[in-house]
Amino acid sequence: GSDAEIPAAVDQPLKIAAIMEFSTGTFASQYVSGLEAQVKKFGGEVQIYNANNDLSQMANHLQTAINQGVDGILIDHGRAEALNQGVEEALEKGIPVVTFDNDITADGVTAISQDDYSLAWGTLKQLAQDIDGEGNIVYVWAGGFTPLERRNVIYEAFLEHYPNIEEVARFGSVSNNTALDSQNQMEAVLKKYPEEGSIDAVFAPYDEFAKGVTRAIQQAGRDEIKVYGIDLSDEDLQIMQAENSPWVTTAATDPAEVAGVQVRFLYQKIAGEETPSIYALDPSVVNVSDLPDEPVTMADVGQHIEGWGSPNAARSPWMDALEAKNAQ
Ligand code: SR1
Repeated sequence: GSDAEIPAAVDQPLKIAAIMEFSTGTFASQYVSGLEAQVKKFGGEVQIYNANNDLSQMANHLQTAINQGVDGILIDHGRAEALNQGVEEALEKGIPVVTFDNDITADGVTAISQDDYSLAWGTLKQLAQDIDGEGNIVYVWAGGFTPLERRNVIYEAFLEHYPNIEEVARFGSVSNNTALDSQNQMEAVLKKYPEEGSIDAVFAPYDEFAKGVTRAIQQAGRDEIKVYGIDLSDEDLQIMQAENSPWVTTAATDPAEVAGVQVRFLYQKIAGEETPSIYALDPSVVNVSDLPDEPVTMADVGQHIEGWGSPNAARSPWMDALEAKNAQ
């Protein structure tokens, strides 16, 4: 409760650096808002470094943050091969590090994820049931991103588990315009498969993929093809809730909550508390059919989807007191 004693190490305006691989898309924008909100509640300041999909730039940003002597570092996406050296240096200098969505495994780092395996299985299981275990699907995917690599492990298991589901096309790239690229690539696939019934569903395990694919399907008037996505935002909810939307299912956590958990682990480390090496948030499956007819926003998803959100993860008793103090 708010009577707990605040550790001296966090009872001051801390400087936090957030080293991000990219900041495009509604997932990243909700995540950034979540970081800013939690750090602000704790009375600190967060500087966001966005590498625009350039891993060497990301490593440079990490170095800059270390040189500036920040109090803690958050890393979002990126790959161990590019960042390991910087992470080791940060740890040697006593700067705690908490990562999200990458393959860094250094001792002393806490790595969080959205449990990508559950995310992928949640949406794929729904897909399989909706087509009764048989049909043609399209897969949107790009390698080199840890969450997508993990989702792909499950996709491969899915194809093995459902031998009568066949992948007829695959494409995908992550860029500054992922949704538009996905739309263009899906248009080409639809031209290649013009007959009704030639494609039953699309697995688009990133909302930027799902948005683009959904638009292509709608514009081609092929609403019989259903889209199974991952992630959720206000914009995604609007697209999914539109009449006859092809995008029927998504699996997601709340990106602002992911960020909140990451910040709280970092503050626990700064306070000298034990933190786990790994932590995965629990995702939920969101079917449009579970939502009411009225428009739903991220703020009220929890009223309709059981288990949505995990607001108490990584919460120490003194955090209430620290937040109360900084709210004054
Ligand atoms: C390119 S990686 C995109 C994914 O990162 C986050 O994990 C989001 O869930 C998004 O799907």
